[in-house]
Parts: sequence; structure tokens; C-alpha cells
Amino acid sequence: MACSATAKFIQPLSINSARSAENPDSSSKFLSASSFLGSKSKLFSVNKTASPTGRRSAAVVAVSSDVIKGKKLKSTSSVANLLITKEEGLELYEDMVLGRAFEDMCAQMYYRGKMFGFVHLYNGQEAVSTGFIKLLKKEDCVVSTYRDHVHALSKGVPARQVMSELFGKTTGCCRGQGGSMHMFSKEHNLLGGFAFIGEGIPVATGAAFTSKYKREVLKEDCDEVTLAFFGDGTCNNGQFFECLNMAALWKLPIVFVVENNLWAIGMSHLRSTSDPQIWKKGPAFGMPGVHVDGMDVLKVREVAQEAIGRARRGEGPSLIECETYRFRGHSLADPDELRDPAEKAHYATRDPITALKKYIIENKLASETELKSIEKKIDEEIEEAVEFADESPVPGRSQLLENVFADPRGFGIGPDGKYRCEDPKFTEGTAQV
Ligand SMILES: Cc1ncc(C[n+]2csc(CCOP(=O)(O)OP(=O)(O)O)c2C)c(N)n1
Ligand SMILES: [Mg+2]
Repeated sequence: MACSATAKFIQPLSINSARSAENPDSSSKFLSASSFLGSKSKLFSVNKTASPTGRRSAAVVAVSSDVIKGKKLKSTSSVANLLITKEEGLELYEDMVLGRAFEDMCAQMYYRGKMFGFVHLYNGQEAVSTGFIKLLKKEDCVVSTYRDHVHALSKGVPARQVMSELFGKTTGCCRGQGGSMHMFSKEHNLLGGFAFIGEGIPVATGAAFTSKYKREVLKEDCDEVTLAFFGDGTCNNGQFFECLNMAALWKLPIVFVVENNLWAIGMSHLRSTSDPQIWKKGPAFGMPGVHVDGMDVLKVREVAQEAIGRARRGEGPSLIECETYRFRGHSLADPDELRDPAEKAHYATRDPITALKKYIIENKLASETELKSIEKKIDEEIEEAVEFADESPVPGRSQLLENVFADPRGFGIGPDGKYRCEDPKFTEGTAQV
């Protein structure tokens, strides 16, 4: 039978030591015991038909930061993987609070008319950005989507530069020419911000190819890794499959990070894809596929550590499906009337920031007061970012044609050597070329 052949092909993966090789069924236990996954039952019924043997979960890597509390793990290497120090805990907390506070401020500024075009916020998904990006080196690359502000912040682009970009000001990270969906910073190796879905995946694959080429052909000392972030809806797009193929074929140092927030605008993930378990597409191309609770930054971090390490060691790509949820509408223009209030309420109880805070306090990594002082510091940083953006100048008209033509002479620049757009009559009627 075709389905059992498929089940046979999907082999257990070596990406994560927490998935027990001694107990191959532990992954299915993890899934069924999990209080997570609002979509769990539906996902399961879909897969019962696809794989009646139940072997479909063989490649799921079950990771659990819960075990940290009990410290009951026998393998010391796994324990070492799971533990976070106070400094690490506070770094994760600060980054997630920064992402959340920044996005909340964006909503305010958008409704006050300070930003233009579509603005897509990241609230609820912070554990994914933080869990992955805080493990990177500056030289590593990140490729994002239109929901990109928080990836930029996690990668170290200063909040004032991101806010200024959103305000369309010259002090923004793209000098005001990109806006919300096109964050880019050469200095931080943030390669965008892409408005077309799936558009960033080939760019990320190319960046990973560059690293491999530098290392293997040019013999440079280069172990850089690229992270490609994209959504569940994007996984139905051809570029996703083409890039998985190339990445596996050439063993590229890349991690494909799917932020499965269960929705693509108003289209449910379960209604739009033949097999909702996206992680399974990894093994189909010969790379590890992992499903992780994307509302738990420690679990995400653990999986990320393995995948990034694997890429850095030259062992090839991984596909990580982080199941998460966005707490706001698709964009700030979306009234968010399609999603079931019960589903929203379910995920609201799983707020990744509240969960980390609880973990930090319960494990005595830091006190409530210490966390409050981080929140206060972030609030000040965001206020300062808004002031900075507000006071920054708008780009000059001549900037309109920069980065549009390799040589703007003949179009943007007239015979007198001046930018045509500087002529006050430039926008009256059709400019003569
Ligand atoms: C090539 C292309 N087709 C269609 C769109 C319109 N579009 C914008 S967002 C979106 C849904 C993407 O959903 P998902 O990948 O799950 O990301 P999320 O918004 O949930 O983060 C679509 C279809 C687009 N931007 N690009
Ligand atoms: Mg989505």
C-alpha cells in the first residue's frame, strides 16, 4: 500500500536527543498528552486516513522543556541542552518583551496615521523569533516575510531604526524606502522583509549557498548559517518545495522555520493543504523535519540549537514547524472576524511571554522586580524610538529614483544633470523622457 510505503520511508531523525531512540513511541505520547495544539484533534483525524499504522509520528521530535523542572532526565547531555542560565533567561525575556511592546506601539502609531500601507504584527509568535535568532552570530543571515519587525529586532536592528522605517523616514534601516514589509539591514545580515509570500525562501537558499561556496570552494573560514522564516500558507507555494530540494541536494547550511499560526489571512491551514503536518515535508526531501510547540521559547530554543548546530557543522538543512498563533488580525487593516473566539481564547492562555515569566520566577532565575525593570527599560526604548522616528526627516524627492535604475541618467536625471523629480512640475502629467 502506498501509505505504508510512505510511513516506512519516514525514518526517525537524529536531530534531537530528547526524542528517545530507546522509546520510539514517545513522540506520539508527547503529542497526545500535550495540552497544546488547538488544532490537535483535526490534525489527527486527517492523519489517521493518511497513515492507519500510526507510524506517521515516527519523525516527530518530541522536546520538552517541562522536564527541566523535574531534572529527571538520565542523559546529562540532554539536561545540558535544556538548562538556561539566568543571563540566557533574561535575554530571552527582554527580546520577547521588546517584540511585543514594539508591535503594540506600532498599532497605536498606525491608527494615528503615522504609518502607511499594510502593517502585519507578530504578537503571539515571539517565542519563534527569539528562540531561533538569539542563538545566531552577527554574520548569520535571517530572511523574513512581511511580518518582519520582530525578526529585525531580534537580529539586533535598533528599535529606532525599525520604527523610523515604519514612519517612512530617512533614518529608517532602509532610509524610509522599504516600510513595514521590507526591513533590511546589511550590517545585521537581515536580508528582508518580503511582501510576496515565499519570495524570501530562494533568497535564503542563495545566502546559504554563498556560505557553502565560501567554505568549500574559496576555502574561507565560514560557518555561517541562514534562517528562513515563513508561514504555513506559504508552504503551499512552489518555491518552498524547490528550495527544500536544492538545500537537501547541496547540504546547505540553512534552517527553514515555518511559523504555523494556523491561518493564512482568513484561510484555515487545515482546509488549504493536503497534509497539515508541514514537518513531514522535510523527510520527504531527505532532511530532518521537526514539530515544536512554538508558544514555548525554551522548546523552540532547544530545537533551534540542534538545527543551527547541524547547519553550522556542515551537516545540512532542517525543516522546523513551530506551531504558534497570532494574537491580532492578519494585518492592522483586518477586523479579524473569521477566527473562532474560542480558538483565540485558547491560545491567549498560552501567551509565550507569560509562560516564560512564570518559568523564570518559579525556577528562581530572577525576581518579579528584575523582570519589571526590564519591561520599564523596554518601554523607554520604544518611547525613544517613536520620538526619534517622529522627529526624523522624510526622504528628499531625489531618493525616489535611487535603487530603481542602475543608471538613472536619461530617465531620472535630465540633460542638466539634475534629478527630474526635483522639478516641481515633475508630477504634473507625464514626465518627458
Ligand atoms: C505570491 C503571493 N500570493 C498571495 C499573496 C497574498 N497574501 C498575503 S499574506 C498571505 C497569507 C500567507 O499566510 P502564511 O504564509 O500562513 O503567513 P502568516 O500571514 O500567517 O504569517 C497571502 C496569500 C502574497 N502576498 N504573495
Ligand atoms: Mg499563517
